[in-house]
Formats: sequence, structure tokens, C-alpha cells
Amino acid sequence: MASSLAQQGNLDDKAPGMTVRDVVIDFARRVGMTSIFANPGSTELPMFRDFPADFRYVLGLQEAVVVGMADGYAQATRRAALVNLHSAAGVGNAMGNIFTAFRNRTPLVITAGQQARSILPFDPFLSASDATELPRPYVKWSIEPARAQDVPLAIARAWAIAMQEPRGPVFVSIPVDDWDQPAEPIAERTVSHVTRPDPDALARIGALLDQCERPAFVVGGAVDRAGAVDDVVRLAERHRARVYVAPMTGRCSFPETHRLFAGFLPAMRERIVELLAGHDVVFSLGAPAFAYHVEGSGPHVPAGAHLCQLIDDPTTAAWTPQGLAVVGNVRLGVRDLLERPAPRERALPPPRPSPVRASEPAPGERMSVAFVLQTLSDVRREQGIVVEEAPSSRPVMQAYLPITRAGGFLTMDSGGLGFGMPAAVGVALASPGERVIAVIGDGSSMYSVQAIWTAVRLQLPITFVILNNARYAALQDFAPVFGFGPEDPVQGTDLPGLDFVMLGAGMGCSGVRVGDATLLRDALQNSLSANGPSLVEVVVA
Ligand SMILES: Cc1ncc(C[n+]2csc(CCOP(=O)(O)OP(=O)(O)O)c2C)c(N)n1
Ligand SMILES: [Mg+2]
Repeated sequence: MASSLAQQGNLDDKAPGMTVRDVVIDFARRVGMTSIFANPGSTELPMFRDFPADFRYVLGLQEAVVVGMADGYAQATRRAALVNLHSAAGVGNAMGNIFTAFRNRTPLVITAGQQARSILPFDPFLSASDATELPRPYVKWSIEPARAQDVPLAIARAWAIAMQEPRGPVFVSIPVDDWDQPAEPIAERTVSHVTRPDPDALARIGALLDQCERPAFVVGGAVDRAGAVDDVVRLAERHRARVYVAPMTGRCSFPETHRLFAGFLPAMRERIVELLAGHDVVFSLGAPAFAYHVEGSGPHVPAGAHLCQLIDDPTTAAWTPQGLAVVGNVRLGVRDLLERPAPRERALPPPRPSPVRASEPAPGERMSVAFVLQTLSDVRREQGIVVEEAPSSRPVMQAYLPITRAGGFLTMDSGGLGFGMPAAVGVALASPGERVIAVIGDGSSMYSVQAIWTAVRLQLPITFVILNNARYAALQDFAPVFGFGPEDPVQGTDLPGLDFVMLGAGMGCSGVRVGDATLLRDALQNSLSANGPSLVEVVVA
């Protein structure tokens, strides 16, 4: 029976009765998941027979690349993306970026192949034992349906779970023989994805904001994810609040050139308290309060300050150390706060000093990252979407490459390297007419460098700016915190001998290596106006 159904891919000319494949494709089309980010194996092939003309298969050459591309695409479209991975080993390769998608709150429907049900008792080649356990705990839901005909419903349910806030990846393991089995169509249905925050709890935040003298907002990625940046700007202006960016934030949730913008909080408890000193209310919007990277002690907010929070994630709200945490969609919550009567006028806080211009290096001297990013900022004139993965350069970027709009920036919330390059590909695919500028460290580049190949195949307008300092600088910079002295080299942190122009060329991407500061501006300009992808490797101090 399977084989007779198997010959009938097209809905129009087939006998009554649909297969699992027909129903899944139909559902994916209905929810707009017509790009499939994937790397194939024998356990997945039947999913793609009679591939529908309105779908696009986006091939990544390693599963980390596949998931990173899907993540960038889903974040840029604000819709779940469909991923297909090879059983066991493919899912294993993908795990780092699945962890990142979970931390990013990115909705991904991840399907993976599995061996045929009839031979599973014999531990067959390529089978995944405990397939659903492999991606846990970094997916919101994980299932291998009990019967073939349950696969479409599992995917529909997975999609709804992925899209419900807090969003995130979900996993469905599908035995290879399921695709040709008969299945019932999925009825039309709508499941809402957001929750409106409790009005009484929000009113308490509103009252705190109205009554305080010097409010601070701390914004995180859930603001931009919810499409709430303009509303947060209005709320900050109405309260004349200074606006800080929460530690390790992956998206631009407040324009960094706005008069009320106050800078970025580091992931260190004592420093956060220092920077927020003088504020009497700290309102965390769409961010944990707070993400820490190193140990700390003492209070979490300055003495006397009230902490309150609006966040889409009840789990995060549950560990907020003090104050008032309100759960629900950030845009709906902020809009409700904007409905309150206008508070009394407050004086504007003092403006943030702008950074001093970075100077051009003396002849023979290496370029500083500040000089490189300042030049990039001058040349791009606020155009394009910046995707960043260059750990030690992040603070410099925050000073010299301001992001001025919602959707204009992306990095990961997880700290897991290997996201930035493929994410840039996904963002470019989702953003026709925009140039994507991927600012990536030399070390970070090498975790999923195959992303360049997909960028070339799809001729995507991406400028890869590789900051080559020939080392894992972030780890060397971090070493003193862990007791390293100046004479104690940090093992495994030097990266000599990488040539990114040659690596790019090997995948068909044109590129240039720039060591001379006088050539940088033209090199960047040329790359930004290229048609497809282009790479600029910059040798930095
Ligand atoms: C998957 C993964 N492996 C290792 C690390 C640890 N790590 C953090 S920063 C870093 C160095 C990154 O090097 P590079 O991209 O060259 O940036 P730089 O530090 O030189 O600015 C490493 C290896 C990590 N964060 N993620
Ligand atoms: Mg480096």
C-alpha cells in the first residue's frame, strides 16, 4: 500500500486519501513554513519526494549551519522555521545551535529522521535510540509519534508550542517509513500565541513608574521579538526614563542614538548595581533580571530601588530575585501601560557622553577594532542589518557601531559560538533588499564557516567582516579573573595560520584581506555594494 500511495505526490491527480507527507506539506504551507533548512540523509529522503514547487530547500553543509540559518530566518520573519536533520549524528551536530535557539527563544520546528519502525527492534544502522531524549533539555517539546498517522498532528502541535511565548525550538522524530502512510487532513484551527499580562499587576508597575523620581528601563530581546520597540520608546519618553540594554541581549530593543539611551549593562552583579545607582525604580522589560556571567555577591539592584519586570517567560519571572515580576506579552503589556493617564512632567536625565573618535593607526601599526568598526559605521551610514559574533569586540562595537532601529541587530543570547555566520545567511534570506553585515571573530568564524557556501549558492547580499586577531582574545582577556598571571599563557588560545580569503575563495566567495588602514574604507565600500556575498578579512591588533 505504501508504494502505491508513494507514486502520488501531487494532490490534484491522486486517488482519495492523503499520505503523511501530503498532510505535513499542506500544514507547513498553511503556516508559512515553506523554506526547509536541512541537511539530508537516507532516513529523511522520503520527506522530499515530489518536492512541491512553492517550497525551497535551503541546504547547509553541517547541521550547526542548518539550525543557525533557520534561527536567523525565524528571528527576522518572527515566524517559526522548519528544520530537517539527519537522525542521531545530525541532531548531535546541531545541538550547539539548538541550545542557542532555546536561549534565543526562537521558534523552530525541528524534524529528524529515524529508522523504519519495523526494524527498530534490531538497533539498525543510523537509528536513534531514545531519539526524543537527545535534544532535551533545550527544546520545549520532543516527540516520536506512536503511529505514523499521528505525525501530522504532532507537527501541528509542535508548531503551536514553538510559537507560544516564550517561543523556542521543538523536536519531532519521524521514522522513515511513515511518510507514505495514510493520514487524515488537519482541520483548520487557530491557537493564540500570546498572553495579556494581569491588569492588576501591571497597574502596580504603572503606579511605581508614576510615583518614582528617577526611573531606569532595562530592555532585553523580548522587546524586539514582540515588535514592541516603538511602544517602549514612547513609554520611556513619557516617563523620561534612562534606558539600558540588559546583559547579553541578542536583539536591538531600543535605538542606541536616542536621547534617553544610557548604554549596556555587563553580566556582572556589582557592576550592574554601580551603573544603576541613583535610580529609584528599575523596570526590566523583556529581559531576565539579570543574566550573570561571573560570580557576584551583594544586592541585585541599588539600595532603595524597586525592581519590577515585564517578561513573556514565567520561568524567568520565577527566579527574579526581588520586587514585582509580571508575565505576558511585552507589547500588550507596554500598550496597557501607555493607556494610563500621563504622569507628571519630569526633568530629562543628563545625556550620555558620545565616545571619542578612534584614531587612525600610525604607519606600521595594526588597526584597532575601534577604528575598524568606526570606519564601518561611517561607510554603512545606518544601512543594513548587523549580525555579530566577535566576543572581545562586542563592547567596542557597542561604542562605535550604534544600532538605530528594531530588527537592525542580531547576536545570540546563549554564548555558544557558531551561530553568527549561519544566522547572517538566514537573516539575509528573510530580508530582501537589505544588506547583512556579519561582524565575526576569526575564532568564531571557524565553528560554522560552511555557511559561506550557502550564502554563495543563494547569492545573498552579505558582507562578512572577519576581525582577525589570530587568537581567542576573549579568553585571554578573561584569564586574570581566574588567577592567570602575566607570565602564564592561556593554553589553546592562539590561532595562527588562518586565511579567510582563501577559505572564502574555496567556497566561491570573493574577498580581500586588509592590513593597511588606508585601504579599509574602500574595501568595505566595495564589499557593501557587491551583488552577492563578499568577505573582508581585517587584520586587527
Ligand atoms: C561553542 C563554543 N565553544 C567555545 C566557547 C568559548 N569561547 C568564548 S569566546 C571564545 C573566543 C572567540 O574567538 P574570536 O571569535 O576570535 O573572538 P575574540 O575573542 O578574538 O574577540 C571562545 C572559544 C564558546 N563560547 N562557544
Ligand atoms: Mg579572535
